Amino acid sequence: MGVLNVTPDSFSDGGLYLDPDRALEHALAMEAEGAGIIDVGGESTRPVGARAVSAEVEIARVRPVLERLGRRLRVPFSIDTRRAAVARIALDAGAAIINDISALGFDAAMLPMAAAAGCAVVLMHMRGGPADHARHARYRDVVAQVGEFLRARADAAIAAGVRPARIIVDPGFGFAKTARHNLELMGGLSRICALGYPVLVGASRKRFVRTIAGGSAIEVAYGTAAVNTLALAGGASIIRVHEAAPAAAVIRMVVAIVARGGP
Ligand code: PMM
Repeated sequence: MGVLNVTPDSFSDGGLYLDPDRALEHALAMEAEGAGIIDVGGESTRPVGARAVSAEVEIARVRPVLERLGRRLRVPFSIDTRRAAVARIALDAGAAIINDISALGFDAAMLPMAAAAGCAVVLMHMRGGPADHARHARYRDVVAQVGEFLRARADAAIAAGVRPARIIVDPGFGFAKTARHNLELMGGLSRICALGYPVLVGASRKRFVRTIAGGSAIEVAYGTAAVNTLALAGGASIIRVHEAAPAAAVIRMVVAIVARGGP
């Protein structure tokens, strides 16, 4: 899953793709590099100082990009939003997936709309909102509690009419989690996979990677690749990344090794 942030202030790529034609160009480049999904977002969720935007602003940012993707992209695309009004526009433009960092819990209209649309949904674990989730990073057993949350949200989605085969779950790396929590979630990824849904891991360029691997561009890139390699080996089905080419190389390598019975 290649990230296409149409925001002025996202953590690592803010402001780069506000122009819809540049955004399309980047999406097509990621597709050519091997991205199987393009994830379009118009709301920054950076941990410190993310500015809340209205649905109107979010729509104004993403609509021209979504319309271009609907016409030009061959791979499916997702909309990274917590708002049903934004998701509606994306679905109308051809989006196949709603990627909701609030696990369809922020906007009451989201669940019924996703169920009626029959699209796939990414249910991500977070606590609090984009601006204050860091304050909520306290757990008794982070793997168990994230797993319980994801199971409950999946159950709620199914009760609302979302088909189980349409559900993807995501532990929400970096959202209301310290570096230690992120590492524990990596260690316990098989327990998240055991929920029975495809698991998405979004660790690309996140702060815990910078903290541990180092903050230079090459350290962040290799740190991201290391997390993604272990996530795939641990059972993840989708890795959400800013750079499609190295992620595609990681996938090719892991798939080849796992097909031979390793590691
Ligand atoms: N991370 C960000 C935004 N959206 N969606 C999912 N499903 N999982 C994530 O980990 C996730 C997300 C924040 O990262 P960015 O600002 O670099 O896009």
